[in-house]
Amino acid sequence: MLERKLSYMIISLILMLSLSFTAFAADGRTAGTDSRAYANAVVEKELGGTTNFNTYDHYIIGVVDINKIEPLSLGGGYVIVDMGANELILDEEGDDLRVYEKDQIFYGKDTPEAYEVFVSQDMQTWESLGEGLGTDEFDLADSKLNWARYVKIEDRETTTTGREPGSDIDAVEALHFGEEPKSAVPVPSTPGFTVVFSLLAFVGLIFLEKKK
Ligand SMILES: [Ca+2]
Ligand SMILES: [Ca+2]
Ligand SMILES: [Ca+2]
Repeated sequence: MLERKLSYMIISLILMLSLSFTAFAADGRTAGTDSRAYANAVVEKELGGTTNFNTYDHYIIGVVDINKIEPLSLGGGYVIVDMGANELILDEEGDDLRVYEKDQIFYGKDTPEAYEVFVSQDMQTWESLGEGLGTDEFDLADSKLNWARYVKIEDRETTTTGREPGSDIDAVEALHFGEEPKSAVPVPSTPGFTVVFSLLAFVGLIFLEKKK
């Protein structure tokens, strides 16, 4: 009896501890675990700071690892990432994009720093989604785009000194992602259909002719 009571106590203690850990690590928000939703590659970057320790592309690529925080420090510069050809950011209900910047609220360390986020479908035309401070969310509805593939993050800090100068971007996650949405205006598929139908009719005719 006592043994059973003891094991119940231990189990509830473990549960309580694990729950409080999750809440602390993510401040109510939780980082997604699907790697497809995150940035795939760095397309272009210009980082500031001669003593900048955080200059590796893979620091901003892939999922958030709260136990091993390795952000890309912009040092007053910028970075452009590719989310992936079929892993586009889609405009759905609410915020569609989250930029993870090493800050007190989400990571429990470091002061939040400011940056501006731009999105593009083709790397030619860019639309601003506004400024972020620390780990922040953005809505594609604030732009003219209903999907985007590239994300440009421009530092709004001007610090170039120290090991982690300027904004420290750990990851870029699409909260809604997928393939390019089908056009809202239905495109008639008659040309393709006509070609296939004519071909079938032609083959049928030859077949009939042969049979005669
Ligand atoms: Ca991706
Ligand atoms: Ca949205
Ligand atoms: Ca910093």
